[in-house]
Amino acid sequence: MHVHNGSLDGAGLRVALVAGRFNELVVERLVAGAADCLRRHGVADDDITLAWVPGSFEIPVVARRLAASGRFDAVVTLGAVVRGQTAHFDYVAGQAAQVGRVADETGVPVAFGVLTTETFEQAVERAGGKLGNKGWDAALAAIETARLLADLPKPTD
Ligand code: INI
Repeated sequence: MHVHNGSLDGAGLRVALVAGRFNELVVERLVAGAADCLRRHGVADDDITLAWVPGSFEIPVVARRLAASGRFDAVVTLGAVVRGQTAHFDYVAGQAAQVGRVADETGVPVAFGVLTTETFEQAVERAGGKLGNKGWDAALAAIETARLLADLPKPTD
């Protein structure tokens, strides 16, 4: 049996973060968590790029540009969508989740660190509060997946 596991060694990896500024108090904590995770796992500061977008709705188009550039081994998306009272939530959260397609189409791992919560407090809990930091978790998933892909056979064309 050939078992592959992505290592958590980030040395040499180039990683792009895409962050939605909406609910910035929360998202800046996700960004800090993601950057801390990347550095602690060996990613050089100079190999981390951060792009801010207005809100989570804009994350996929920028993630796609960065993933398709050939300059990054992984992309980490970070945002906070809070339900509030309107159907707006469903459209914004649904659009943000399109980053999964970006990964499929480019072959570059795109980690989903966009919080989708009922309340602002629930978002805070997941951004360095009592439920951890989902920015950190997404960054670790990006490293592991990038390493795994590097370890697997390349596509033939
Ligand atoms: N963007 C978010 O990232 N989170 C939200 O909770 C949110 N709400 O609630 O509206 C939000 N809206 C802005 C959206 O992402 C776009 O920036 C905007 O619609 C312009 O396209």
